[in-house]
Amino acid sequence: MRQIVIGAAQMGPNQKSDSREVIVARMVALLEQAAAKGCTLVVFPELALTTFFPRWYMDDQAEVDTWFEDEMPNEATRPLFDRARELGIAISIGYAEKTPDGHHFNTQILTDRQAKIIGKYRKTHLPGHSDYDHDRAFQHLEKRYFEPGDTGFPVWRTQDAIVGMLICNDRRWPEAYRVMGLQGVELVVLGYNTPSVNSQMGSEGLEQRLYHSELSMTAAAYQNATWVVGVAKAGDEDGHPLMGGSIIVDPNGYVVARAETEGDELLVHACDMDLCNFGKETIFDFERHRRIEHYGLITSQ
Ligand code: CDT
Repeated sequence: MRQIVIGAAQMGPNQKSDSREVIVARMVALLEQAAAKGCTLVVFPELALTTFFPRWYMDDQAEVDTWFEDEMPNEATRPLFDRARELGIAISIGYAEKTPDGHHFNTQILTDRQAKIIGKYRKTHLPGHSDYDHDRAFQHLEKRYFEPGDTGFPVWRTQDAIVGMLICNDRRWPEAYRVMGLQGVELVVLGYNTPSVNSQMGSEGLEQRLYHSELSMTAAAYQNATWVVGVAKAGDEDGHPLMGGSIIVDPNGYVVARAETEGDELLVHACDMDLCNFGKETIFDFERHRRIEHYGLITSQ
């Protein structure tokens, strides 16, 4: 058995006025809870260190840059990295990344149990729009503030497993999981910030939004014989509701742990990576069964 006890650290809302230090203190508290439950990996949401700032229209790049991190760890996040190292817990965190040469990405990192960053993923599928949209109930300006990620979908070997990352909207795209599936992925960790309300269709209920999120992750888990851990930032953020619905999904597509609140909440499950083996060796043995001669359209347009 190759077991990783995983903590899905759902976070409640981060207000615009919350400092990084206050937010990181909440993350450390979740880490302590995870340590008490024997976790060796804790997954935090997308843009964990700030409010979901793409809901705000900004013109001044200097103001935009205040939401980005120039380095990781940095002064504000060092307490989280230090505590993770002391506790021997690997962490995965989403944040807005500004590179030394001035590029802006929506990024997630993965550390080993010594708090050394071993993997970095930059969000590929950026939803929303670039300019102020008067027809929406609220803005979703990811295309304004971020560039599409340049990493592709790599996987990393850590804790005796093959691990990949996605970020929020990526979780809705089967191709993203499949590219990792083709590299043998056994665990996909991802964070998200999903508004509870559809800015372009106010009649869409929360129930359907939660269903589509879960449907995407459970189907992908089954179809790639992989664990999927999806972690929300939830609750009322700057007066805008974000849905919860964090889940841990096994390689058969079953939800084995589910958040019950829209606040800081830790889900824990002992995930056996060997549960992936049967699917990968039988119905989803890609090398034996895929018919790639018919898949060209997927990458040609
Ligand atoms: N953060 C993020 O990617 N959220 C999107 C909302 C899409 S609505 C523009 C999501 O897919 O959950």
